[in-house]
Amino acid sequence: MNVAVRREPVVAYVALGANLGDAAAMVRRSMDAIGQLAQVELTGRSSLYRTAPVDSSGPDYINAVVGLRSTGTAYDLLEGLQRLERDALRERPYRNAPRTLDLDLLLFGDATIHSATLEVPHPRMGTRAFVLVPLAQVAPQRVDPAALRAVADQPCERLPD
Ligand code: A4P
Ligand code: MG
Repeated sequence: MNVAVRREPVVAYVALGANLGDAAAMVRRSMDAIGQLAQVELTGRSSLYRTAPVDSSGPDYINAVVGLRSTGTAYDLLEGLQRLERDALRERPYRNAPRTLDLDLLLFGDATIHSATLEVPHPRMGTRAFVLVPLAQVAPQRVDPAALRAVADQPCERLPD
């Protein structure tokens, strides 16, 4: 007999970033595409933010965060996100290079993951306004107000919805 394995949905958050081409259109389209991934239901999307590059170069970034419910594993979700990055024809000439699309898994429920291919919570999320500000918009309970105050000097302009 075929027994379907059903998992309890896990609430996860994904950061989107782009600074090449029509970055705003890419981020908007990618939010929709994340919602179309298998085992994913989109539950919230932040505004788009124009942000100055941090440890990176090139034009300003467009950043945003989505909230979702996933009935797959964190690795299933990572695989889906990487497929969308590939679809966006992202190239990786060097670390932190400008990119057409970067999708980072920030949080997967309360999971802590340290593996060769996945670190959750995302190790650099706590010091970056381009992640914390949109995350606070969709999940204020997941952002430490002190961390948010500490990044207040990083330029992060909310764009009209
Ligand atoms: N990986 C491990 N953990 C994760 C995770 N939680 N989510 C692995 C996604 N991927 C994760 O990623 C390299 C490998 O990390 C993947 O193969 C995956 O197995 P990558 O995106 O190809 O490499 P990267 O760009 O060098 O690293 P990453 O982590 O995306 O860079 P950062 O540190 O997030 O920085 N400034 C502004 N204003 N806005 C930005 O969006 N982004 C960066 C990227 C720098 N500065 C920026 C922005
Ligand atoms: Mg990335």
